[in-house]
Amino acid sequence: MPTTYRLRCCSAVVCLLSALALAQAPGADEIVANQNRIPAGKVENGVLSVQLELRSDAWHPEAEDGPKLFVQAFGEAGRAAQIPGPMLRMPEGTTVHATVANKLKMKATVYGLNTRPGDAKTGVEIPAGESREFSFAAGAPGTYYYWARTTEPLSVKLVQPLRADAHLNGAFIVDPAGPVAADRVFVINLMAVASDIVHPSFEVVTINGKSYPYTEPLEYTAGDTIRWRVINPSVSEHPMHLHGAFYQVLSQGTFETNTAYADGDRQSVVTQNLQPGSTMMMEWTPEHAGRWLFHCHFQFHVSTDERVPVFSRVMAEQYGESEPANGAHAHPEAMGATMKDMAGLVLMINVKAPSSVPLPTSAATPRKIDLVIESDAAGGKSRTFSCSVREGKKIVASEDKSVGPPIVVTRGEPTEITVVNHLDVPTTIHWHGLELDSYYDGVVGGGTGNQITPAIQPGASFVARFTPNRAGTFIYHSHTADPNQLSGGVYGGLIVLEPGESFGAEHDRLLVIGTRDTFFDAKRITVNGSEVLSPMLFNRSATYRLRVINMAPNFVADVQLGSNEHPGRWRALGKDGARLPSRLAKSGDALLHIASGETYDFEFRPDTPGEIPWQIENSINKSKLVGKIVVQ
Ligand SMILES: [Cu+2]
Repeated sequence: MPTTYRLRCCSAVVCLLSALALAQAPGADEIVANQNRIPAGKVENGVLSVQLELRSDAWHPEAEDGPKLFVQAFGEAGRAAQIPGPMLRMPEGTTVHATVANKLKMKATVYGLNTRPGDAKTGVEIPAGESREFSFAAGAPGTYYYWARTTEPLSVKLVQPLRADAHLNGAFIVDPAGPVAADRVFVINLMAVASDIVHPSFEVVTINGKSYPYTEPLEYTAGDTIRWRVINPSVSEHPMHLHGAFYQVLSQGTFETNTAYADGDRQSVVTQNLQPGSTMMMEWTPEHAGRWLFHCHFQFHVSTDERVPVFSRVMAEQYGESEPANGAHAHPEAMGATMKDMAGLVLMINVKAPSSVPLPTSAATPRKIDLVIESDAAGGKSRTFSCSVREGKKIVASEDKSVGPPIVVTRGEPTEITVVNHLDVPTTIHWHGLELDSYYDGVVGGGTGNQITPAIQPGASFVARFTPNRAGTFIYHSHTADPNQLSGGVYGGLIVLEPGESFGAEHDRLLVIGTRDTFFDAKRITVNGSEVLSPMLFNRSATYRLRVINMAPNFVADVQLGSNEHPGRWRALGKDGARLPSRLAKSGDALLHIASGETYDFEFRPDTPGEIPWQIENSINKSKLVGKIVVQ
């Protein structure tokens, strides 16, 4: 007998129920996760006919026999409702005939059942129990979505549904006429459940209707060309980070518009910050076999830590659920490799080696570096860790302990970094942006065959080997679920230089943004580990490379050089360690919106002596660090 608890029901539309997990098949009418493989409806003589319904039902965002929520979802008539909603996919030139029946007990407003590009503001209201017909030409090729809302926006700015209607959306894809390369479609969703007297607030975050480790494990072979369309109808930004390879952004859009980039105009990134309501098409080729990840870089969307209110952890704590997400209900395929210290917005990618594998061997003697991680004696709530970098007799540590010193390596040079763990907890270091072997990538459970990446236990060490293949600004950082390590300083800049180049104050400035707060509402912003910005000194008419990194795990930062009236100027050079296409490699006002897990390089050439202000702001809660630039 499933025992059901009523968590909260503070309004007609926010109602949430939880059931203790028992080994039971999902009910016949329950909402199913939609992998977006099969288009809805039927295309005949250039017309797509589809019957959609708006319903409310039970949904299992984790295991099929795990906890469930009651939410609203789109479905096709006669079939189970789906999260995300049924995929509308058709070739260019198609006419769409859609009916939408509202089976909910409240009115709904439907958006996006119209020709693309379209008018973002026009929704069609459907009273409870009624239906409406939509007939329109699909329009321009691209990656879009349709959506509906049944609640009022919480604020004028908040246009995306957030509560019971958070999952009322589905992919809307218009393929160009003619042959089309195979792709996959992933829809990111986020539902926020507000706190009440008894229960803390929490979020449910999913990709194609499932939360990791229950997301679909993906299987590819090294050398494959992989195309994904990623849709973010949710209310949050999500900096989506790919491990071990760069990806090209082929197009970007919203639910109504789409911009495709020609070959030379495409940006290569390892992290693309998907704005609320935005879409992208990406393409990448895994060069290395192993287990890789594609995940949001906000820690609170991927962490299993107890401070992060992940769905089943809330269930586990409040309602006596026996195991959290990474325990007994583990997805057998996904969990085989024990990549289990993450939850939420994560896709695991298994890449097989092609049948003939020429193993690269390097005869050159590697450059050897030690990264030693130590904690302060105090311990306690806001812990500080210190990383030092040792090479031969040289030891480099940061002045401020809550960040690691930059590690500077050279493109093309085989490098061996021994990570020495002097903490009292396990750690692991991820070489963010480097195209290396999966075993060295710093994710516990990564690797190939029997060579599985371990957590580095207290007192143990791990040797990471790689040969950087592009020069630029990268990051090393802890990849454990422990939020103390990122706020405490187990991260730093990883600078790859061209052979013969040097890294120094006369032409480089490294600005690593972080925070001392482990929680979502980060107020204590740091730059290079310090909560105080000391004046940045520049020589007039010298040219500098500003390397900006955001490793704060919980916010997108707005960086500004100069004032609103007199903005500074800089020239964009690179992003995530890759060169920018010419459409983006431009001079402009020194303003930057940089998400967690992104790096940007700018050329800065001050030509007038004097002082100019600069600042870093947490774009979510508006906390700020203000400093000045002194040009001599
Ligand atoms: Cu996210």
